[in-house]
Amino acid sequence: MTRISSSKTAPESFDGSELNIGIVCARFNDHIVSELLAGALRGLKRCKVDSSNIETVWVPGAFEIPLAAITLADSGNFDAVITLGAVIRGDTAHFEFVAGECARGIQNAQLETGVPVMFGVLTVDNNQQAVDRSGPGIDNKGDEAAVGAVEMALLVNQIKATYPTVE
Ligand code: INI
Repeated sequence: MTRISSSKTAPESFDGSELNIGIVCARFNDHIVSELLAGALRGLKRCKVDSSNIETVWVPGAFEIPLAAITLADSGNFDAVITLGAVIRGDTAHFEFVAGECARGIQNAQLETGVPVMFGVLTVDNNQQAVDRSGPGIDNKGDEAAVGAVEMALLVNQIKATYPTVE
């Protein structure tokens, strides 16, 4: 019995034309995050997401991402949320706290709301590693997170429609 269409091999793009997507960007290291955002918008465009269906919000740093993400996810207006940030070890002694709490909060946001929340937050040792992961190609982590958001939104929506929760 297979009622849900998903694939072991991810296609290059998905049809996200009916989806509403929220994006949370951390301003800290914004020279990197702006490139992740550009990558995410390229990925969403490739997946046919209408630019008028994308809401982008900025927060001070990665530590603040989870609250904004869960607030967007909980609003009922978005099929998925993409989070973008750059936590660079060289810049901070509290790297582990910022990166760890950010990751934990983002996972909580999707598990508590049932809305996919993608982890497009770089946690790297130095600026060069962040630059390498935020370039113009499809290996840009914002682009990857965007395509993943569309895939997860389509999958979760399909599962909910196929197997509605029994009250
Ligand atoms: N926030 C980041 O997004 N990346 C970092 O590398 C970073 N460093 O280096 O400290 C960072 N710190 C700020 C943090 O996210 C909060 O905004 C701040 O602590 C206020 O709560």
